Amino acid sequence: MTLKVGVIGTGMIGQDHIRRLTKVLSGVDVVAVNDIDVKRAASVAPGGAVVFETAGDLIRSETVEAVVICSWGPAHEAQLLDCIAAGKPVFCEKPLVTTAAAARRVIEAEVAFGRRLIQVGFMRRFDGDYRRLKAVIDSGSLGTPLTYRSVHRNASVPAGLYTSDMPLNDTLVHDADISRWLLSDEVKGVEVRLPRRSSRGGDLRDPTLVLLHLASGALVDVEISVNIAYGYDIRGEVSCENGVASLPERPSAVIRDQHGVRQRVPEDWRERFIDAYDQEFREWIAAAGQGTTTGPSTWDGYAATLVADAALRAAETGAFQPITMVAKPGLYDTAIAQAA
Ligand code: NAD
Ligand code: ISE
Repeated sequence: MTLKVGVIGTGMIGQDHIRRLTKVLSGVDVVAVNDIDVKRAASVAPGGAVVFETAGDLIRSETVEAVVICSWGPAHEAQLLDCIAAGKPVFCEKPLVTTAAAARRVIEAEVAFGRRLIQVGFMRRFDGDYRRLKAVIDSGSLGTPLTYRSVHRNASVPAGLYTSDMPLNDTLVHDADISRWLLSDEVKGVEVRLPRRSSRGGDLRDPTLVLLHLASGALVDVEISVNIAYGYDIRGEVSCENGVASLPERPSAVIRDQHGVRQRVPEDWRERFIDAYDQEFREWIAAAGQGTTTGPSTWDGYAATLVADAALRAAETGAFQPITMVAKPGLYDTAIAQAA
């Protein structure tokens, strides 16, 4: 059985996902594409794929069995609601949406539909290094986790397209989600500190330091730097009662020359998480073929959106911002406990 997929949003990650869906993975075919930039969609459409003028037409097309959303965050809500109305499984790049109210509307629609249709693109949960780190924490061999440090550095971000709210509502959402998942915990409040700005980021608040207060009392400190120049550097270290566990250095040749001893740092997220993106789609394709989804859920997207909202308020006010979640619908009961 080949899953017939339509891709909405054919920018950087849309093109990378089209590559993996057409050249890397099996059991899937890209039969349709859409972008508000129709010329761009047409220029990257794989052979035989139909270019749709609107996302809604693609979603409702009878030839499309499942949808991949790679448009900008603010466009996700309407596209997700159309997918639910059409009863089609959907992989939605993070962030799920960009406001808590929008996340609640998507939850209500999915719950009313009665079965999970949405997998959110929190690809770190599918990364081998993060999975091994979680296995150590879950084994209990190091005792209770007390703090987690999450370092999230981008070499650069697209000028003009990456706006001043995005370190918190586009980038931080990965750290919020992976912290909840690794520590099987929930974020109850957020503090933000804005140090001296990097001159490389123009008007952007960069870097940003975020402190996540978890329900258990554990604390997570996050460094978001989006113009750090030297590469894409993602780090994580958990301190527990009896020891510490960290993500490893990336496998890479060790070079010795006139500049010293060094290893390559990944250029961007495409390079660092290439295997994780492949794996998240393998699991999505398997579930979507059965008309449902597994993996990071709408509830997880909602939780990360609440953290982003609270962090934006904390950045404005300088004060601790509490987070209150609505009651979790039964549809999402296994969302944190399951493997991914
Ligand atoms: P991009 O700007 O390169 O591409 C986005 C594309 O979406 C553009 O071609 C734009 O024209 C199109 N678009 C915008 N609104 C649309 C709409 N309403 N309908 C159809 N097309 C629309 O951005 P990107 O870097 O590819 O990011 C896209 C999404 O993927 C964002 O949500 C981003 O946060 C996410 N992303 C995730 C990761 C990850 O590591 N998981 C990495 C990069 C981007
Ligand atoms: C981008 O959208 C991603 O999701 C990357 O993983 C993240 O590192 C980057 O900061 C975001 O802009």
